[in-house]
Amino acid sequence: MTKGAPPDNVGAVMADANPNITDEPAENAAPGGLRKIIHIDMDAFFASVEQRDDPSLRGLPLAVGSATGRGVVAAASYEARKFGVRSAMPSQRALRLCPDLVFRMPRFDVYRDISRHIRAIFADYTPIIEPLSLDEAYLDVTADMRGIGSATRIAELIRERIRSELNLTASAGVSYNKFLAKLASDQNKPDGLCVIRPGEGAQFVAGLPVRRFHGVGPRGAEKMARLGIETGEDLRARPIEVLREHFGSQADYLYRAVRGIDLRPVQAHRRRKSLGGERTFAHDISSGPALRETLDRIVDIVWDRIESANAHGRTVTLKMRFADFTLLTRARSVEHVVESKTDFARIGHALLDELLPLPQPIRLMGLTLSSLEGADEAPETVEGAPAANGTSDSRNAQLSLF
Ligand code: TTP
Ligand code: MG
Ligand code: MG
Repeated sequence: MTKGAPPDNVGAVMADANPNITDEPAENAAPGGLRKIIHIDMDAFFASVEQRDDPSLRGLPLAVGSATGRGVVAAASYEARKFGVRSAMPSQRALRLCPDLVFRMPRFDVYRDISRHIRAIFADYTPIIEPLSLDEAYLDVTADMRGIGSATRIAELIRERIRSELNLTASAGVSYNKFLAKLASDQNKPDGLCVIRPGEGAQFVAGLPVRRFHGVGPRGAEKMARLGIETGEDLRARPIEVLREHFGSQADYLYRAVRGIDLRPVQAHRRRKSLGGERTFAHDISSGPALRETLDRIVDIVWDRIESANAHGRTVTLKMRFADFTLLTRARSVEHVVESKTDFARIGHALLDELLPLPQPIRLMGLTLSSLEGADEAPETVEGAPAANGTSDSRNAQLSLF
């Protein structure tokens, strides 16, 4: 399908699909009928913002992130993607693929402002908004509170407003559940729209590679490949028992998803499960004083986040990644909640002291508070620290750092 293709194109794809594969719209029904879900995702988000604000970057292969040391690409412009440059790729590798790649450091404050702005636009159409990261969200527009008439029209209005108010483009997926809406928003990127109508879900999913499914990470996709599962159709052919054996708690979700069924509601106020932060060092460290000082700096940043989220948690986890990339985590829980920054730091240091002297230097340290009781609304944000020495955000789902 071409970008911005009219929704009818979906029908065209469906026409040659296997007629025996049908999903059951009724299975997706919420009380009162099928839901109408929109998934919106900004195009090449950080990179587009940099190109918007610096015209000299337009049309160039651009990576947002640090080019030096262990930097990774946070975002790649569509020009850079032609060379195979992708998010989460080490910058050095990206430069080998695209020697003319231009780098810019991320400006999280700007991205956060834009994120707030797009959420305000969404809120004009529905109160049921579930942000997944700074640049994307699910919207439940079943109620059509402004009487616009169709979810597709609402998605178009939102895309137009993002373009006119922010001078940026977003892609939208419209469907009757979250799983399909998210697949659809990716379908015609950039600046595209795709609608998957009731009854079309299973056929749509059948032809897609499993790595495009939300929840199937690169490792999950590799595991599926080893089992001979490349597409939605392959996955659908496997009995639930087999999926349970290999994919545990995810099996039921996958089993239903490939049938176009997903009952998860759009959750406007998702509970945060943990809050933390971590640092990757430009040079590995191992000395006690350097480790303690680093831990104090992480405590400062993470405790700020804990306070601003009004979070109360019982478990503190220290995480370290050694020079050889092996990972070590140590956790301790208190009976009630970690009351103060001093307590938080004390537990962190106790966990660290027990591990000293380290068997080898570390390249990363992180500290998290979990078993949270009452954190405020908790969209996962994407604020990975591509730069060496940056402090990243454990809420970063896409880099899945914690
Ligand atoms: P995505 O929406 O995954 O990607 P994107 O907006 O850059 O491109 P697309 O057009 O395919 O949607 O992520 C949004 C932003 O999150 C991205 O611009 C930078 C940041 N990010 C990271 O910092 N690390 C990552 O690994 C990924 C995937 C994204
Ligand atoms: Mg995006
Ligand atoms: Mg996104």
